[in-house]
Amino acid sequence: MRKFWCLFFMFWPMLAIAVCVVAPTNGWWFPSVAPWELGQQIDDLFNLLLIITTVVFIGTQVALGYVLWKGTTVKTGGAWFSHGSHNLEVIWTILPAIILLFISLYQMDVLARIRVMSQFPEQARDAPVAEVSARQFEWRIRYPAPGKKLMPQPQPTDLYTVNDLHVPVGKPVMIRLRSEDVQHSFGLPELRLMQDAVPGLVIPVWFQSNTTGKYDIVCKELCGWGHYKMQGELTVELQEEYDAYLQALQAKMNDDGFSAEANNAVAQSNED
Ligand SMILES: [Cu+2]
Repeated sequence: MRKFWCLFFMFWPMLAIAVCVVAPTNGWWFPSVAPWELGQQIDDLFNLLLIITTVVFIGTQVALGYVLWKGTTVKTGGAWFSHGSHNLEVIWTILPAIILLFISLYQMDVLARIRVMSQFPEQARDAPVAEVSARQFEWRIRYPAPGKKLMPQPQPTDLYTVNDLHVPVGKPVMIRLRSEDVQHSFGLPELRLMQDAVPGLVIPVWFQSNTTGKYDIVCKELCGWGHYKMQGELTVELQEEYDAYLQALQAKMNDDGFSAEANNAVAQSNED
């Protein structure tokens, strides 16, 4: 019976490792290759952490398995109690500290590029494309009118939309991220990007996509009952399509409900 329990408890970590080995080849891993260099560097950091934790996991599970198996062969006598080992405790305090220090130094460059505004590409920093305001349970988006710059304060000519963010392809773009109520988190899983939206703060966020397409915008902070449906869409398109989108949005916002044809018809009937 002891052997059964030993094998039973060893089965689960082995299953976990087996799933992790087959997952990447079955598409149970990241959504797709990140469409920008920084996203790929974030994946590299993730993989580094995965390697470190896998080594630690396998090491501890092998040690656990060894102790369990050894226990199955003990015929007589009770368990052996230890009051601890000073040397062992020093080792397993210093070793993780060194590993954590290494990780924190190693990731600093990528973190700075993504978080520190002075390291943002100048092109993105100088001309934010939109202000994204999170609120329960949607993403409100404010664009500057075509040919204008996004101002910190809303302007009468600004264009508004909900859950529909458009950006040009192949260019670093910056948004100003805000929250109108509680804490949310602006997440672009395909781009490996995540930034909390904090009430009272305007947080600059930059990213770039080198491929056109539509990507999910998701809220990554539990923000209320409707958190699950707080989804938007990021459309990455050619510069001409992006310009046309803003022109169309402007035309739509300036439409007073009467189309040119309807106005002509009214004028015609007045003449009759
Ligand atoms: Cu939210």
